[in-house]
Amino acid sequence: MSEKSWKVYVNKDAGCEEGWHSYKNSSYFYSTEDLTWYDARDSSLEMGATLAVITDEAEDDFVGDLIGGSYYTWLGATDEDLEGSWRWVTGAELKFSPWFNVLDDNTRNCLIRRSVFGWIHATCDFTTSYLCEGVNSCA
Ligand SMILES: [Ca+2]
Repeated sequence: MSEKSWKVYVNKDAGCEEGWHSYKNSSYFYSTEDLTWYDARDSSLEMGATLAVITDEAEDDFVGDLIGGSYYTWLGATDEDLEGSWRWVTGAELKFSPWFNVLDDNTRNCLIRRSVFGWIHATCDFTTSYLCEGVNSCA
């Protein structure tokens, strides 16, 4: 898949509903429902959004404040297509990626953001909370 703006994947009407939070040109929805990475990805799509794509430290800091003390949260990146080649759900490479562990192998193919100590490579069938990102059309 070629690299595109994630905005082509999302419904521009998503993000105004209760529970969504604006930051710059995006809106974010944090779900405490425990899902696998695949189900979290699909749930985000059903809401007209994607799993969150975090592109810099400022955005990661915003997300940290938003989700608070939740320990594990799915973000929208995987290396399932090619081991070690991490891509966002948009097809973009990870430019900002504060990995905590280096335990990346072919059983740990999905990205979890931890509330402390950085991101980890996780088994995609693990179930935990997740963060969606959509276009903010409400500001
Ligand atoms: Ca992997």
